[in-house]
Amino acid sequence: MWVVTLRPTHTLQFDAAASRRLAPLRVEYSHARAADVLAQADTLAAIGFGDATLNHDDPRWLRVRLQADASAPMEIWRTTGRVTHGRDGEVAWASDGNYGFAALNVDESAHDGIAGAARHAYAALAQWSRRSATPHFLRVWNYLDAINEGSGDAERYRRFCAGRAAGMDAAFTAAYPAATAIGLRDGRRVLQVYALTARVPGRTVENPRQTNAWRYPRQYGPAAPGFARAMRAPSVAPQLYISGTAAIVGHASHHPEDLAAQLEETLVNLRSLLAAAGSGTALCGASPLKIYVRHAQDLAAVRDLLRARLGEAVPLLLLEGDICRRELLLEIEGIHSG
Ligand code: 3EB
Repeated sequence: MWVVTLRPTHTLQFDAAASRRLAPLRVEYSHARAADVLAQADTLAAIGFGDATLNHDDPRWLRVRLQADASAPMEIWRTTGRVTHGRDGEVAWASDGNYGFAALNVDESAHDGIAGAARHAYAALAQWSRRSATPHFLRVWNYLDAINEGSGDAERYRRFCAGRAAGMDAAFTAAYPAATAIGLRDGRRVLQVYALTARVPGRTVENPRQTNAWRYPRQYGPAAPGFARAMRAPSVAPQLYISGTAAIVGHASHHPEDLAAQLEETLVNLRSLLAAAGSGTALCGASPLKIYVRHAQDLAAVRDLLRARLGEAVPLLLLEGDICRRELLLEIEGIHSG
């Protein structure tokens, strides 16, 4: 009998690919002082939530006006390299050469409404990315006022989707980033978009339990939402950026009016997504989750249910915000390392 020993002739090629991989971004929820965090050279971005948050004149600082209890932590992104930052037109940016942070606020009134503002925001981000060392979009967050206002195709979320689709060019459509789109309630009509980008592309992951969002049927609006269910980072250790995930199976919302059942369905979706990504581990201390809850009076119940299901180790950041379909009561996003 012949025994064939396979020689690792592909080693060189594999090493070349590995050298294109990045150290994982470090993401944490923290109650530190924003000024102290911004003084640190490895801070790529710091995001504060709620009215209690102060303004800082630093391109790495972002204030998201979602209602949060006064003790809501801020989210901090840290890199391993030295971070530079600046402003390029409307886009505030930071980069260490491997990862990029880019953010802008667009006044709807200057762009004939939410669709024009979305189109403008995405065109500006695409333009910025082409001049950047980190042109590949991994993850995008979108916050807009009164997301459920208007009916049918006139609903503001649907008009946002149409404008986003019009503003997205190959910088986004080659591989849709993971995303979140959540409603503010501040009446300011300023679209807020921020993104995490990278020097090398990630890999999109879709959820076998859910229709790919970019293939949603016409009944959900004239332009399907351009996002992937998750994005695997191009990192040496596995890291998965999980899009806002809700109680949607196929393309239909499930369990209207039932908070606990929506939460369970969402957790099933998250597990399905982790499995599809080939992630070996469950949600854990290295999986900070952000939870958007439609009704303030549900916040405590959602926190208790999640603690009961996931344990004490998983970092949770709960925010009050509107989900893009009226019947949905909560949505969960996260970053999973492992
Ligand atoms: C969904 O699964 C819920 O339009 O960017 C989740 C994540 C949702 C991102 C977006 C929308 C978006 O369709 C809504």
